[in-house]
Amino acid sequence: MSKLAYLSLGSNIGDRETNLVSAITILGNYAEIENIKSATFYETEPLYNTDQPSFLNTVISLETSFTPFQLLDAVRDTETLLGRPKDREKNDPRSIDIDILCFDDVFIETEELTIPHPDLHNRRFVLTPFEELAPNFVIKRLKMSVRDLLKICQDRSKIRKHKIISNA
Ligand code: PH2
Ligand code: MG
Ligand code: MG
Repeated sequence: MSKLAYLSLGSNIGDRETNLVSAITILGNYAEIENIKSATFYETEPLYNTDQPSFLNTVISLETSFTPFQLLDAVRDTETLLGRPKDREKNDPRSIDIDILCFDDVFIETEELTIPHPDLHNRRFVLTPFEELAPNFVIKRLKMSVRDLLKICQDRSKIRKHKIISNA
C-alpha cells in the first residue's frame, strides 16, 4: 500500500537549482516512489550557521511503497549521488540535503531517524513551501495544520520565491 510522505530539500553549494531538480529526478526514478509534487523553490537565508551562502529550499510530496527506513536509504543514496560527503559536519554548506518531514502519520524516534522532523515547526524555509503543497495537512504529533504552524512560527529569517533565470 502506498504512503504519503513530505520531504524538505535544500542546497547552498554549486548550481543549487540543478541540485534540487536532480534530487527530484533521482527520487522519481525509484519504482517504489510515485507522483512527486514540488513546491516553488525559495531563496532563504541560512539558519543556525549564518556564515555560509544562502540556500535554495523546497518541499516535495510523494507516494511510496517504501518503509520509512527504506525511504531514508533512498534519500541518503540520492545525497551521495549528488556529491554529498558522508562525514560532513552538522550545518556545514552542502550540495544537497534531503530531510524526511512526515511519513503518513508515522511517529518514529531513533538515533538514525526522527519523524516528524523535530525542527519542522521552527523553520520558515520548511513551512512556507510545505504550506503551498499541503496547508491543511495536520502534523498529528503537534496537533496542528501546516498553515497554523506557519502562522505561529517564530522564525523571522528572510525567504523569497526564487526567480528562475531563463535563457529563452
Ligand atoms: N539547513 C540546515 C541549517 N540551516 N538554513 C536554510 N536556510 N536552509 C536549510 O536547508 C538549512 C539551513 C540544516 O539542515
Ligand atoms: Mg537538514
Ligand atoms: Mg539532512
